[in-house]
Amino acid sequence: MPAENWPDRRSRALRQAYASKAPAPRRGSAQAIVEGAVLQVSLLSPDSSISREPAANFAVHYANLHTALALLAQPSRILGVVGYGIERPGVLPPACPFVAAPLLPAAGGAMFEIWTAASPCRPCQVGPVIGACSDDLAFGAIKLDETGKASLEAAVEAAYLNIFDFMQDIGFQTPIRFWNYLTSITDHDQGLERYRRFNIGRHRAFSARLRQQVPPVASGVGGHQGAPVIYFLAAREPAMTIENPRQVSAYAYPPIYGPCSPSFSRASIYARASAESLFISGTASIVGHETRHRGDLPGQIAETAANLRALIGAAAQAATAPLSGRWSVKIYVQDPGDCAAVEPAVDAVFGADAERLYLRGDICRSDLLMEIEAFRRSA
Ligand code: 3EB
Repeated sequence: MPAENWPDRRSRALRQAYASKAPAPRRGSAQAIVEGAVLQVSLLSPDSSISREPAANFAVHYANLHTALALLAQPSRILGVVGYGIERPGVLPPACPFVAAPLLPAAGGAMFEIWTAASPCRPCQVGPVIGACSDDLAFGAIKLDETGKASLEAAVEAAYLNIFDFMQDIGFQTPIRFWNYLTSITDHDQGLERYRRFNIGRHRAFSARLRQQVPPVASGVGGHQGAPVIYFLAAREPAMTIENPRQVSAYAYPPIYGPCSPSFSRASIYARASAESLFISGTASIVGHETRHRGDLPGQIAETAANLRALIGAAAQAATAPLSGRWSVKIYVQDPGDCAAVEPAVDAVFGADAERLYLRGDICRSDLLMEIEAFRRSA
């Protein structure tokens, strides 16, 4: 699509135009496909290629240093590793992509987020972007350089342009998930908040290079140590994006939140062969476009849970089959003491078996106390 078609956020007409272009919910076919899948499993599972083919062609694991060692024993299956509260560990094979996030675990020692693939991974580097790719997914990461005189928006635009170069060079042209970990995210820098400057840089790069109708799923959070980092997953085909019926699309936020609205979708389903994945963006206590329950942690938790349930409901209608894999959930809290209060909501929305990673982070609006993102695979 030509860059000019990039939805210029503010206009309701454009949002509606996008809505009409979005794939229609496949409610009718879902049942048939579900039944088809059941039939396939019952007829073929004992000896078929289906049972030999791993259902999950990629996965994420949240691990401490001890549990990470077992995963790192199979380095050829690692797409990328993100460290929280730790620099690159010596045990990590040199070919494994690693990036240190500026966020710390909310409690306890260092943690790792490890993206693995079922097929062998090939490390790749294009300019300052490091990563790896498997048959169907790429991981990449870049550290932002803020040492020079350039503005944050210029550094962010340059980083995203490097990311687009990386994706183009390795043949995984479609970003499906971004994590934007800034520093001092709500600080003001010469009259404009850093998060708003970040949005300007991201918007410029997306306007120039993103070849999708709407931006992918993302999280945008501020940490307290080290350099800002952007890491991402990319594929050969786009994910189907999903918006939250309770919220204005972030890319259509009104200008009171900054000169460029945030370029991300609320959720997406990425389908590949028979497997589907659901990505949920960082989700907070926002209804419409407004923060709800200022200064009220239980209120924000309940509103965030309602937003997550609405997204999961919208995704269930868009998926071809129920997603039944274990949830992986990342919880960002401004105050590490708030984790215990959030835990029951995580259990209630995602189930007691959900894998979770609690991080201390500043949400991009200073009145938001917490934010939750999630990921789930089929089967
Ligand atoms: C929000 O809903 C909360 O700028 O990439 C959530 C997820 C948020 C992603 C981003 C920001 C971003 O607006 C903030």
